[in-house]
Amino acid sequence: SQPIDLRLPTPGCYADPIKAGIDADAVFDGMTEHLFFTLGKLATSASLRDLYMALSYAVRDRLMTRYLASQEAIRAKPHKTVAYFSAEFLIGPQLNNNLLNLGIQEEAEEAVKRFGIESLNDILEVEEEPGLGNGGLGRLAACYMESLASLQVPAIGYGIRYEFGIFNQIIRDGWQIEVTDKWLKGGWPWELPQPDESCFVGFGGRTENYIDDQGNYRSRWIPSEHAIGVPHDIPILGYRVNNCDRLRLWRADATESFDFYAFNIGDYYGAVEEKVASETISKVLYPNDGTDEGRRLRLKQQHFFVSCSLQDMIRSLETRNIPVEQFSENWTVQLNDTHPAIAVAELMRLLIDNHHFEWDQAWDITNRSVAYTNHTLLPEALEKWDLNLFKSLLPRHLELIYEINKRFLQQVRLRYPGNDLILRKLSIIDEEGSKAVRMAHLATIGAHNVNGVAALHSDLIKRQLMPEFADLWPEKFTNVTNGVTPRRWVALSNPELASLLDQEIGSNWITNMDLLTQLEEKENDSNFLDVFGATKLLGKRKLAGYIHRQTGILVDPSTLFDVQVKRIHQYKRQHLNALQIIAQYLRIKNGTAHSIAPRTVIFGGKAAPGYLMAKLMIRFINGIAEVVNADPDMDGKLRVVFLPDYNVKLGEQVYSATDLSEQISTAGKEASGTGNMKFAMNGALTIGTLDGANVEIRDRVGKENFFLFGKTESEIMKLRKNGYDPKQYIEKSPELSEAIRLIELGHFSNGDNELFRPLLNSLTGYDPFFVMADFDDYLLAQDRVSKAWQNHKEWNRMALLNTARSGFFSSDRSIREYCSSIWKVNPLEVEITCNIN
Ligand code: H2P
Repeated sequence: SQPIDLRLPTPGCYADPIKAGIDADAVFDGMTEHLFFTLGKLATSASLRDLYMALSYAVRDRLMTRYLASQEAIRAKPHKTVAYFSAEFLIGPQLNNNLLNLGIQEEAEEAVKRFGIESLNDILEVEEEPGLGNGGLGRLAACYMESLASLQVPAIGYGIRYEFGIFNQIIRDGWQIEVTDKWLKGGWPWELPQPDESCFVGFGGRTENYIDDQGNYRSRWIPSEHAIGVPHDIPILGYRVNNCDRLRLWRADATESFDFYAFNIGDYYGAVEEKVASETISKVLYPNDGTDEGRRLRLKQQHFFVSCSLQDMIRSLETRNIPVEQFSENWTVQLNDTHPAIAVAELMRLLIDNHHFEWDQAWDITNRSVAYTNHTLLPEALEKWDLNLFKSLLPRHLELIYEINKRFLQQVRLRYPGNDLILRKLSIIDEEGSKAVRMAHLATIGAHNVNGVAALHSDLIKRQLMPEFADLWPEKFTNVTNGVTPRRWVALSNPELASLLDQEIGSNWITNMDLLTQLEEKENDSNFLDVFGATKLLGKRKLAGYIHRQTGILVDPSTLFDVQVKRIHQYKRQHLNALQIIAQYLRIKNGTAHSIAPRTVIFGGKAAPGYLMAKLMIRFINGIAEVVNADPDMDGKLRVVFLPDYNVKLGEQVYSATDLSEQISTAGKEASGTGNMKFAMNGALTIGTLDGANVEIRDRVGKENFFLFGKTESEIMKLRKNGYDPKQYIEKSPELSEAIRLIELGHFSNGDNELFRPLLNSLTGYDPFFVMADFDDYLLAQDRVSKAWQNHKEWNRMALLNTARSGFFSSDRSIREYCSSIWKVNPLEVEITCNIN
């Protein structure tokens, strides 16, 4: 069988050669066919949405060969596969990414023009993105899936197909309003439901011991409810390779959709009750930092997708006649945070109860297969489940966890004889207050590897979060600094920069970001710096247009675009940025703003619906924006924009249009950050603290090309220990005092001096995230920014060096590290041969 050239139609390999063709004619024909047969539309009456659907189906058709060939490759020859378990996959729009990775953007452009459409962009605009994540964690999972496929590593992402993703955000009277995200309402063309591969999952009930036919003493779980998981598969194509991995998301269905008995006796609601209850499991994505409501449902979601996925993985071995004993040679499971940590107990249960393994062998398989990534040190984000809740939902798992814990604590006792304090600290069961199951402990004990997501963070895991675990198993704790995919975050989102790079250094940068260092040669090339600056200006013009359309605010693309986009959270300190704006505003008002750079400060991000302080921060930013933007004194000097509904799609417009990237979290709080990487790649300079991956970004781009400020993690620790008093900092800083006084007077709330009271009380009273302590230094750093902006050539030079030296932050590098040091998997090059049909 001959490998084929995928750029060409492949007659003889397909029942329908048109579906293989990827020239403009074939794409056009594919669209026409789908309009007619799939959508029931004539080209003459097709809407933009119809054309989007038709093009998506036509493109999906063109993925199928690679997708099926990739599955065939694994079936033909066993090969270790990555199973990336994540409660969130924030994959963003799919059409353009698939066009790019297939290499047919131009062909698609030409095809859509034949339908009278001016530009492919008009069609791309229509795409609804699946908001199946809250922020960085879910987006990281998506970047990793793309890199896995591009690096030709066999992988499946396992998660939940939430019917409603992260809410859509609208801003009304300055407040965030949450609107249900109905991303599936018009049909979503990228998924392939596979009902034949559904799985059963149990909940509740009881356990019992029994003696099997061979006289063995066994335990089993008799759940009181069940749900069915129906897989929905999304092809994840690698960049210009045949490998097409899979994202398998589970939808929860009822086992019995309709209770005829209840219906017949007239209980119409009762007849669908179970169906409603089961389907609730995959109904909605839980917001980070949300309230406790629905905790039971959240645990249900976690067990639901983990159980389906593990069953699916075991079944896949069985259908390939691979003994389940060889689970860990064939699968490596990465737990993306603690959300899927129940996998440790569930895999034990499946191996022991269903496949009748002995404990030690089951434990060995589990431990060899599972690895865990920690994404946060924030105590409120480290999951703990109330013991009673856990027991009522997963009684068998709790028994297994007790046994895991018993054996583990035995090890601890040997290591630290007589040290009860350590036993209590390390136990999976938290005995303080009302008892709880600590999922990070379960994951750490069950996994062969625990990694943090940036060097500083991984170090803090060992020093602060889990020192005893790290002492017990030093070799278990590693670091893999996060990364982002250059396909989406440069090639797709910044086509101007991408084509400049193609011209200057050739197009291989897209799979080898280290090549970007060649740009350093251009740092003193005045013409090149102008061209580089001009690409940024193009991005800024586009964003300015978008801002105007969305918010009605006119912004000047020649001003410094100063951007902070991320979840709204106190530790990320959007309020520090907001206070800085007030200080600049006051300087302009007082006539002391001599050398400040004209700025457009742009915010974007969602606050968890139950997180009142974060919602107030949004209101605060909008209050400031209202005053600043209405004041003629600010014209040409200062504009403030809150961009509603920040998501992947909007991110694609923002990173390419940014001059200054705000990465200003309290040192020690942001595990890594990934927005910081996207900005640097796209030639933004960072103003930031020594936190998360900022540290590594600064090391790489050079400290002279980074605006550093703020207390270090150890200084913050010291302050906290010695009794931090924010008031001292306020008293010492005239500009800060004045800013606070203005807020107190209601200057940014139409005279209402109560509105921002909770925010002020927090900042001036306890200030948990050291905003006051860092304010003056931040303002000084902003002055350095303003000064640097005066010299455009110099700014462009620094920006260029950021791009040139950001190659390390490609997710390809991260994935290579996971593959070699944690997963021990190799690529499997997929060849396409003519006999796959
Ligand atoms: C989190 C961390 C980030 C990290 C990301 C991916 C949870 O994302 O806080 O520092 O980069 O995971 O590892 P986020 O805050 O954006 O939701």
